[in-house]
Amino acid sequence: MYLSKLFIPLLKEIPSEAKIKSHQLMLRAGMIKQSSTGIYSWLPLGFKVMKKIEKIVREEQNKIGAQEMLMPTIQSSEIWKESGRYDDYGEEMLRIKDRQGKEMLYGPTNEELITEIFRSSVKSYKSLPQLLYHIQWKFRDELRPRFGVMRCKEFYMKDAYSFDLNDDEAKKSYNKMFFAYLNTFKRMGLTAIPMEADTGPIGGDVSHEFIILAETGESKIYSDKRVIDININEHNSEDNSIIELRKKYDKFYAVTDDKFKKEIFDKKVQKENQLITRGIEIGHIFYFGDKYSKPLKCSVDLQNGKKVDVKMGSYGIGVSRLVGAIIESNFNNDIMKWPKSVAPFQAAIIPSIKKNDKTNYLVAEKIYKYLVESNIDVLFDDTEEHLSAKFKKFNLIGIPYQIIIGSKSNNDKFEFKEVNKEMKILPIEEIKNILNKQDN
Ligand code: 5CA
Repeated sequence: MYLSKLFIPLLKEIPSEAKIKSHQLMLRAGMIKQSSTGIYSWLPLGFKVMKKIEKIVREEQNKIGAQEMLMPTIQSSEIWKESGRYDDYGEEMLRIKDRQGKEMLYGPTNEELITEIFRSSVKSYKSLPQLLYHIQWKFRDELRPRFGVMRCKEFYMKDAYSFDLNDDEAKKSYNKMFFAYLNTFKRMGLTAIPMEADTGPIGGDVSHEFIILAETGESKIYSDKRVIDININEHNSEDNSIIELRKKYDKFYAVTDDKFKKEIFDKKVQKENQLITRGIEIGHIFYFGDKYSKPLKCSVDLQNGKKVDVKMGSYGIGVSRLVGAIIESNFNNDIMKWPKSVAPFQAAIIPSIKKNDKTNYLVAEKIYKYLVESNIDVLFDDTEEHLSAKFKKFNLIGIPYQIIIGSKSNNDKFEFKEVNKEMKILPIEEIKNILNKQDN
């Protein structure tokens, strides 16, 4: 992509309404544009990052055998009345009437709808277990939308739902997700800590929030700091290995505000290991048994002829929130560097272009074409801005690698720099090989 053609409305000033660095960066780098309070349009740069995040989420869900589907954003009120949540959800639910006066709503989550789909087609224990998910927009009429994409009204979520015959099987599904979440966030360069949490309007009595540490996070957390050192790479997706991983986490105290009990914290965690800070909730998993299957009459026939309400869990990841969360943990000293796996472009070509001298431009364009042919997604700064102005822009755009065509490059060697690391002078072949090796 040529930078002159990219739709990227950069802002010079820090917008006053943006209070945290991710919101500031997303507005300044032209990633999003507010359309009304808590509702955003995703512009090309922001959209590209979100799609890369979505792809990782999808791959890790598929790896544990979850099946992707797609449910609508608009739901009928009837199933919510059946579950009893139509009234409970209160003003956070956006209620709509269609032209026949039928009560509809913009889904804040999908427990009811997936249960309804399941009950109408699954009758026998033989069809279980099942693990289904979709990635879809949600709407919650938040009282105080803030921090840009972190807490907004319309947001993009991956929500998965598990269906099992009994508690033991359901626990396996829960643990599989637990494992998938840790891997998903790791691939985005994040260390997420699973923390025991309150279940809120989703319900049930077992739940973990996946939290990354950040001063600006909305969740207050209390933890044994040794939990951060658990190495998930020592575990694979086999049941026993996952159980061992769960045990490692369960050994350490890690809870959110609403589960915090000072006496237990002080008893279980030595002073020097106590971590009291804030974090961002990027995912949340729940086990709620028959909370929805019972009122919605979602049961299956057992082998002995009896009927049983299926045992369910639900598992959410804030895909759009993750864009902000990744910025919070990677934007430092006014320099953004996206983890390679979610970067909007793999590399930037930044030539120093003088008004009446096309030499560097032509060299840069040749490199650009060569890298594009090698399937590398590069952004070519073909503008005539001064190099220092270009670098300022790239500090915002956050592309992890830069190829600079200026005084230090000669015929076939160029300045190649990974952001925040040392500059190297390398032949283009070597640059291509480094870029090709990146996780994408
Ligand atoms: N049905 C369950 C799991 S599928 C559910 O809705 N869980 S949730 O309410 O915890 O949301 C899942 C994830 O969506 C959260 O962990 C968070 O990352 C994201 N999320 C929730 N509310 C918002 C919001 N207002 N703005 C942006 N992201 C949000």
